Amino acid sequence: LSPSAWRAQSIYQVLTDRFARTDLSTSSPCNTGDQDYCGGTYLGLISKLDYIQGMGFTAIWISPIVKNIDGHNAASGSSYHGYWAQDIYSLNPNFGTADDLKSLSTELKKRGMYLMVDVVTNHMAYNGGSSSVDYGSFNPFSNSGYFHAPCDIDYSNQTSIETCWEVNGSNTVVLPDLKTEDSGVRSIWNSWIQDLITTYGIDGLRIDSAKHQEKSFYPQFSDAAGGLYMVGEVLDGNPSYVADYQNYMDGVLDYPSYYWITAAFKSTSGDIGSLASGVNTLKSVSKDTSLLGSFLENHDQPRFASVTQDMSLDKNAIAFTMLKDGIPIIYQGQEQHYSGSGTPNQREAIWLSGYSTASTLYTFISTLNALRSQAIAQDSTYLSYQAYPVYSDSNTIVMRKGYTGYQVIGVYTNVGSSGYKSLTLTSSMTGFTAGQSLVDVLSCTAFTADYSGNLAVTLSSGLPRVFYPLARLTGSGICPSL
Ligand code: ABC
Ligand code: CA
Repeated sequence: LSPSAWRAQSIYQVLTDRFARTDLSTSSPCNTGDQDYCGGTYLGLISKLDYIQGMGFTAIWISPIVKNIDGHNAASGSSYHGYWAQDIYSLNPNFGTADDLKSLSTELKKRGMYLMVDVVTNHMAYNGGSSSVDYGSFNPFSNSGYFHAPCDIDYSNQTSIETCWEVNGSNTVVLPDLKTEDSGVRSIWNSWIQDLITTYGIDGLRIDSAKHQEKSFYPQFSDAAGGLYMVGEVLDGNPSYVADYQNYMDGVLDYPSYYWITAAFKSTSGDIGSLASGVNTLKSVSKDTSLLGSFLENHDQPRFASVTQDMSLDKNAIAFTMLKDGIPIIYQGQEQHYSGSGTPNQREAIWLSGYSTASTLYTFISTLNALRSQAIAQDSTYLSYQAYPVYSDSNTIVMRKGYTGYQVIGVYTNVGSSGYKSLTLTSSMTGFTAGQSLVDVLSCTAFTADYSGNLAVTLSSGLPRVFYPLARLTGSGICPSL
């Protein structure tokens, strides 16, 4: 699927081992601290697609699919996350067979949904120290000539980031770093990705460890992949550093905004100012903000609910993330308000939630996906309109996205669930007109702009409000009673 078609999607991130088991158990234990396989499979995932689609997602991103190293390392655990490749021409048997994966792809297509697969081209993995690697265990890349010599990454030096080993040591699983700059290595990866995409009907790629490969790797890889959408993981908070990757691949995960959003809504004294200026900075340095991947959580970072348990703050952070420029990505378990902290605690098994579709955040996320789809359907230019802060103060930020008549106005605050805020949204901020009928889609409350187009708003219990013209809601199923 092309980048321009991916823009309009909404992605649910699945950690395959932790989403659903073939037996559909909702009680099978999964102790994240063990860092071991818990039994999630493609067949389990197929059985639970209604749960994902029911929240309004149109695509899933799954864990890396290739065969990983076996065994359990005392410090680093086992390969349940999928990032420790050993044989790129076989599948990870823990997740199912090739037919199972093809069935997943077919089932998604039937539903009009898309499949994004995580791929790791930067390194392979070995259970042992960097000096004891048995290169013969890899398929292909079966001798040391395919790899850079071991060295520790110096994160202040880009050459070191690209050529040293992401994990280096003696008691951990090491990640031997491939010479991705060599034409031999590149041609292996290029034909591999072409086959993989056609064999499994893949629609998009998430490129792991993207900052650890030279940028010139990506244009050829992208061509080999037939130009389908790729989003790179450049784990860095610096907007210019991250944005530059868009000159080499379609999209990048929006780590800069992740940091700003978290800092803004993590507490009642969070930093709204940096979020407001950050949005403007990112806009000015990005090639195309609509192709960024917007997220608040993933499998590497502490969950938002481990930072604060305040549901209102969480709702503000989620709504801001899903309605900003970029493709929204929700990490499995966010909808159940899971609260795991850093790795490996944020990789909880979703089946233990019982897959409730009535949870507060399940319905909240559904509403946001529905609104975003409606805004896209109503106005074909909605996605290319770059959202910007029309107002901010120390605990509030108001965002506008969309041209007049079709605009979504989000009002977000970090006053928290015991807080209260009132403000007037002037017509010059919002573009609303005299007497215009508006709906806060999060509470299904009707509002009318005054004779000047201004709107007086209160945010009680620290909840966000998202305004959209009533006239544009028709047929959406959102707030049907209005
Ligand atoms: C396991 C254990 C860990 C243990 C480790 C040795 O082994 O779980 O507890 O410490 C996979 C697994 C992990 C596993 C690793 C290593 O492999 O999922 O559980 O850790 O064996 C991607 C994936 C990730 C995956 C890999 C490896 C890469 O999303 O799941 O991990 O294939 C770096 C990489 C990034 C990578 C991430 C985990 O590590 O760049 O690609 N993610 C700074 C650096 C970043 C760096 C980050 C690590 O630290 O700049 O490059 O990410 O914590 C901001 C700055 C940032 C800064 C952050 C911390 O602060 O702007 O630059 O990031 O303000
Ligand atoms: Ca590298």
